[in-house]
Parts: sequence; C-alpha cells; structure tokens
Amino acid sequence: MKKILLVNTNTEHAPYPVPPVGLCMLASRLEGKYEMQIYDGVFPGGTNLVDTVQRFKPDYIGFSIRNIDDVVADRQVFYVNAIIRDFIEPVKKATSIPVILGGSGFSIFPEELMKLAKADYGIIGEGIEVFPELVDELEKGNDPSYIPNVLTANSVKGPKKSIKLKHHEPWNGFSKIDKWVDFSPYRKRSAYPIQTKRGCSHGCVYCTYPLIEGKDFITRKASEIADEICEAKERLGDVTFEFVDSTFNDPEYHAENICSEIIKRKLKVRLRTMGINPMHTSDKLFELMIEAGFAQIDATPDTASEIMLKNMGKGFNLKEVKKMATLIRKFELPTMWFFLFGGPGEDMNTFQETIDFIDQYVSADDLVYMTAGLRIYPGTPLYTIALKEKRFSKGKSLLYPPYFYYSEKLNKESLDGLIRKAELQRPNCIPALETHPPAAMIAEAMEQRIAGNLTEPMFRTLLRIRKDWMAKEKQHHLR
Ligand code: B12
Repeated sequence: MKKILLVNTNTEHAPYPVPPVGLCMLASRLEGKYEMQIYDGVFPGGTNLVDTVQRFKPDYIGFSIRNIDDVVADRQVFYVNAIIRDFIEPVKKATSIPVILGGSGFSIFPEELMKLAKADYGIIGEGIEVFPELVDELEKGNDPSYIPNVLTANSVKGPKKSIKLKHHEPWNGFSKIDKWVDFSPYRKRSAYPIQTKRGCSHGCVYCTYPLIEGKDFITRKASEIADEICEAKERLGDVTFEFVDSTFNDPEYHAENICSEIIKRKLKVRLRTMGINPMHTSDKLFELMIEAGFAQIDATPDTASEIMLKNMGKGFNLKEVKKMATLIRKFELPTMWFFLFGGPGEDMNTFQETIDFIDQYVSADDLVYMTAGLRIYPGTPLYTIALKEKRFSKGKSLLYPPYFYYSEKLNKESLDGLIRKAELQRPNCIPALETHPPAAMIAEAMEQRIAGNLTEPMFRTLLRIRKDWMAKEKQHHLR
C-alpha cells in the first residue's frame, strides 16, 4: 500500500493551540486505501520532521498551510517564512517525493505560496474530495492539472479560483483527531474542533471564507455530527467541543437540528462556537443551545452602526444585532464580542454608535475585542473597493507585507487613539494588540481554575484577573 504523510505546519499557540482538524479529516477519508500518518508540528515545530519522513518513507507528502499572518496591523506576525524554512525545505533537501500544499491560508494565496515553497502540487479549498482524486491521477501517471482547484508546478498561472465542488451528500466529516495526533497537550487550553458544514453564503466585504469554503452551505447530517461528538467523548472523556463553521446558526434549521440531536441523546457535553449570525437568532435557538450544553459563544457583528453594517456587507441590520444581544443577556450565555473598526465609510460617529451599543447591550463580564484596520485579501469585495480607491495597483501581491484598509474619514492614528480611550474607560474592552494574554496571566488563571475547580469559560477567569491587575496598577499610580 502506498504511503502518505500529512504535515501540520501550524506552530501558533495563541489564543490557544488548535488541533489539525482538516488534516485529520483527510487522513480518516484516505485510510484503508493508503497508509496514512500525520506529523503534528504544533508542539515540536519541525524539529523531528525529517526523522519521521526517513522512518515512514512516504510516497507523497502533504503540507497544510493554515495561517499566513495574525491579522493584527500592529503586530504583523508572518508565518510563511518559518513554514518554508522549518518544514518544507528540510523535507525537500532530504527526499524527492512530491510536495503537495493545501489548507485555508494556502487557499487565499495559492500562486504565491506554490512559487515560494517550490511545491509540486497544490489544492485550493476543501481537500477531502480532491486530495484522493489528485493522488489517484498521480498514481496512474496522469497530469492532474485538469482537476478543478488543483495547481501544479507547471500550471501556476493564476488566478485559479476555488470552484464549487460537488460533495457526496451527506458527506462524512469524521476527523477522529486523537487517532492521528496526540491530543493530550491540547487538553489544557484547547477544544475538540467539529465542522458541521462547509461554505458561507454571506458577503462580508473583507472575508475570505467563501473563497476558502465556497459560497454554498453544504451540511453534514445532524445525526452524524452527534455520532462524532459521542464517540470522541467516549474516547477522551471531558473535553470542550468547538464548532469551527463560518457561522454556526446558518442555515438556522441545521443548528437547531444539531442541538436537538445532542439533547435527544443526552450527550451532556460542553460546547462552544465561533460566529453566531444575528440574522438567525431566536428564543428557540438559544433554548436549544443552552440545553445542548453551550458554555460560551462568539458574537461577531463587527459593528453596531447601521451605516457600517451596510458598508461592510454584513447582510443583517442593527435591529437584529440588538435582538441577538438581548437574547445573550436573557439566556446569560457568556460571550466574546468582536468588533472591527475602520471599514469603508467609518467615521467618528459610526465608531461612537458601536461604543454606545457596547455600553447599552454588552455585559461587563463579557469580553469585547476591538480590532482596527481590515486585512485586504485578493478576491474579496474589499480588494475591489481598495483598487477603485487606488490604494494599490492591480497585480500587487498582498501576501507580505499584509495591507490593512482604513477608512478615508478616520486614519490609523485617530482610530487607534479612539480605541485606546474606549479601552481605558471599559476594562472588558481589549484592543487586538492585547488579545494574547501574558504568560503570567494565563498561569494565574490556570492556578485559580484548578484551585477553585472553576468551570466558567477561560475568558471570564482571564478578564477577572485583568480587572484586578488594572485596579492594582491604578492604586499604585495614585500612591
Ligand atoms: C475556526 C477558526 C479559528 C478558531 C479555531 C478553533 C479550533 N478549535 O480549531 C480560532 C478562533 C481559535 C482561530 C484562531 C486563529 N485564526 Co482562525 N480560522 C478559523 C476558520 C473559521 C476555520 C478553520 C477550520 O477549522 N476549518 C475546518 C477544517 C476542517 O478545514 P481546514 O483545516 O481548512 O481543512 C480543509 C482544507 O483547508 C483542506 N486542507 C487542509 N490542510 C490541507 C493540506 C493538504 C495537503 C491539502 C491538499 C488540503 C488541505 O482540506 C481540509 C478538509 O476539507 C478559518 C477560516 C476558514 N473558513 O477556513 C480561520 C482562519 C484559518 N484563521 C485565521 C487566523 C489568522 C487565525 C489567528 C492567527 C487569528 C489571531 N490573530 O488570533 C488564530 C490562530 C490560532 C492558531 N492557534 O493557529 C486565518 C488564516 C489566514 C491568515 N490571514 O493568516 C483564517 C483563514 C481566517 C481569515 N482571516 O481569513 N481560528
């Protein structure tokens, strides 16, 4: 049987280390047909990768490139050089097996990354359908460049866009993460990721999700998702399950079906999710989510200004954002809020409208992340807006340095100043630059959680400590 090694090149530990769910899905799909192994670089970096390659002797090697940069204008961590230096180049030096690239970061900048990494093949977008097809064609000795979403070293002339693929619905998204990678180091501060669908049909101007996942929602069966959670719980015991979909409650019926299935089976699990879409919230959804075991959610309206909701292409209105906020308070669901300032047309008034919303609707125990500047990615509506505004010329690579969009009416300095002022008056509001808590704060939080047997979301513990530290610092200055 031919062998395939899949390599997770993501070494980022903030805000917490994330298990390579996409690679595990690929491995689970291909096992049986090929002998599969995953090298998880999160904790060792690339240190023992060449040893692994020499021992396993794969016929093909796939590298997942998830993160390009950290999307924070004032930090600008760029991951790509280290990925090539520590993972891809050492393997290329040690062997001549075909190098295949994929992953969400790769899918945003496929041509640039193919060239930089001197890769043989690349797959844009989801891999579970295309990766087996690519390997089959290579096994037959065929040129695979005709396969939708596949790039080859000889056909890197772009732009080749992510093309909608036919999934064999209902599709099997089991990742069985702990079978492929050691889950124990993830237990401390991470969660078990679950993807319940692919795709995003929304049109937020800056967002890459439709480019990576396609524009249509392609859902998994609720019963299959419950099976996956149930089996993982049996193997791993007490872990938090995190939904990693673009938005959890789209389509609305899908989120409700998943919750109902979990309730029906009495799974008694701890759940959290990324983006809740304000458009599809209701008492019914929140009741089901609480009963199913949701311990926290992320609310990502980006803005609470009617004008900016429109300019950012959010597809929902302020009334719907207020409704979501009211439901969050009613059901006392711990929430991390995310606001993104500086989009097209942002000015002092629209900024203030969002701050007023925070004051009126967001609990002081909930966290508010405030980011300034929108990272521009090729293929997004914001890219077209920026081109029209002559921010840069067509063809300019936006891979590095990352380009951040700021409204013409509110420049970077003024916006940073407004955010700083808002933060000083509201201890639960945190600018993007401070979203990685210092190691000492994390250590104190872990201590408190163990000593007090705390089950509250980690962000609540961190927020309390942050408030204590801020109060102490204030007292110190007053003395
Ligand atoms: C969920 C998510 C998070 C969650 C993760 C929670 C968790 N427990 O896993 C949280 C909120 C913690 C998070 C944090 C961050 N994230 Co994030 N995240 C996502 C999101 C929405 C989904 C990722 C995911 O799990 N998808 C589901 C799995 C199944 O899909 P997948 O891994 O992509 O794999 C499929 C394909 O990509 C492909 N594939 C994958 N690998 C390979 C390899 C080969 C060889 C092949 C052929 C195919 C292939 O096949 C797989 C199966 O179909 C993506 C956006 C998106 N829509 O992809 C952003 C995204 C990956 N995140 C991004 C970023 C930047 C970050 C942060 C750096 C932000 C920050 N400053 O903190 C951190 C980094 C965290 C870390 N430790 O790495 C960026 C990366 C691009 C960039 N600009 O660099 C993305 C693309 C969003 C964006 N801005 O466009 N994130």
